[in-house]
Amino acid sequence: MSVSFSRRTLARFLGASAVTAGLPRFSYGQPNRPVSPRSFPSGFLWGSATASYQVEGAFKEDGRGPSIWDTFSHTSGKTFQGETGDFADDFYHRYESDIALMKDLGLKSFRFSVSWSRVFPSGTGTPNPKGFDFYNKLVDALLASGIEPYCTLFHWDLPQPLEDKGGWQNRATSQAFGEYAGYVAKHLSDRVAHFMTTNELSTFVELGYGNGLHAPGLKLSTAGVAQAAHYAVLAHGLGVQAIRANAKTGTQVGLAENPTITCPVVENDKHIGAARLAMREENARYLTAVMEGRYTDQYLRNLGAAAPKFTDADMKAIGAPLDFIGINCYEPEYARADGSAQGYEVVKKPTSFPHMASPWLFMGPEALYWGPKLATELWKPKAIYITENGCSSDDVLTADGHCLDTDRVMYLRNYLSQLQRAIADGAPVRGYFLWSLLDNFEWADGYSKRFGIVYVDFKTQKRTPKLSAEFYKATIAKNAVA
Ligand code: GBH
Repeated sequence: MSVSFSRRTLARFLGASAVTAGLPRFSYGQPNRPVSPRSFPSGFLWGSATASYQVEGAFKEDGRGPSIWDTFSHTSGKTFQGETGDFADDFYHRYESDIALMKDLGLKSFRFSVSWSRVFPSGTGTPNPKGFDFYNKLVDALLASGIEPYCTLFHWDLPQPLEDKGGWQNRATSQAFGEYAGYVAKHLSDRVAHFMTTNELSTFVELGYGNGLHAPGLKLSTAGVAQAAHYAVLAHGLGVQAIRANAKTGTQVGLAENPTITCPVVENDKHIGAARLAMREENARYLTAVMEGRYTDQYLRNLGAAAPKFTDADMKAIGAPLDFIGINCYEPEYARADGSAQGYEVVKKPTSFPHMASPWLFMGPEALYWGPKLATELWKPKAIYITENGCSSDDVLTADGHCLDTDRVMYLRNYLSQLQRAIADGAPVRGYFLWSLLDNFEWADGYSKRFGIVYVDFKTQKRTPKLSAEFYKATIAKNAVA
């Protein structure tokens, strides 16, 4: 027996009151069995996300300079089988047909990143209009297809000449980022209404400068990493200032960050309280610093002599008010109230905890509830976007050319159900960008891990929408978890 709900009923349910009390009861033939409507607010922005170095290819075209990911991926032993982003998805040449794919899926928005090295091949100085023109054309083509462009200014591909001068160990890089961000905002904000400064400060600092798994592959001391983290959050802050100074009035500015999302081990008051404390402290040097304009006392105390050097002006820039925050959400952490002075413990996962094809990608759908929920409680952001969510699967094509990624569908269905729950609870989530549209260059994992809802044969560049693309298309069409 099928059940349908009127728009008005759903609007009432999903409206600002944000409570589940008074939830209307629907019946599937059994009296009084409550059913979640699984619907999203009208106008919810369904999108997908990509990043320049992961999809564009065209590594030497139109005056593009080298980035640290060119250097790193061309250094032996750094990526899976020495794979590089030289050609990737060839999105630089195929963006028009890829936009046709997006349109077919019903995407309302698309999040892309600009390659700094195309715009300023040496990182600073004279811009390269020919390289920049790719983004003009991309934005125009998206708009012509009715797809709203969301622009990230930095998704890890730092110009190599800046790394040669110390990269994120050098305050000058933060200033250079501000200039670059201002330039892009000035030239795109007539058509792009939403800008994100940086993608995942925590990842490019911790992996690039801490454990060396990502470009530039450095392993700095505790103090060195803390200082690089400071210059990275400062770049975000200077970027916000530069965008506001150069962009069209009304341009919305935020960032995309992947905070550690600490779900309560059990949903009762004491563990929820611990989860909230944990969410703030575990993100002290990135999202918390950005949202509060200061480092937490505990963070500075724990670092002691290794604490970063900073000025009041730095912290003011870092804490500049934002129009939205972007949350990249993949895997959960779990916090419990342990009675300690700190008030929480982040719990180690049992070895049996299920994960997707990437060993780090633990399956915890409730992260997409607690991420927006705790961020809302802690910082009251004006708006939240889920700027990335998705997973890797061991995708294969069947003999008749299908990719039946039932595990990715299972992952997405469960995560989206929890996002719906967060919105019904009042979290101001305006949109969701699925990572990713296409299989692409997965950093140190090369092409060995596939995150797309569209399968890419990297030899022929042939695109084949997977089962998960059909799931996403149905979800968008219904504006409800399919
Ligand atoms: C995102 O990072 C990125 O923004 C995106 O570019 C990327 O393609 C996508 O996720 C999928 O990975 O190998 O054990 O050292 C997500 C956060 C942080 C997850 C680093 C992988 C490496 C774990 N990432 N982490 S490990």
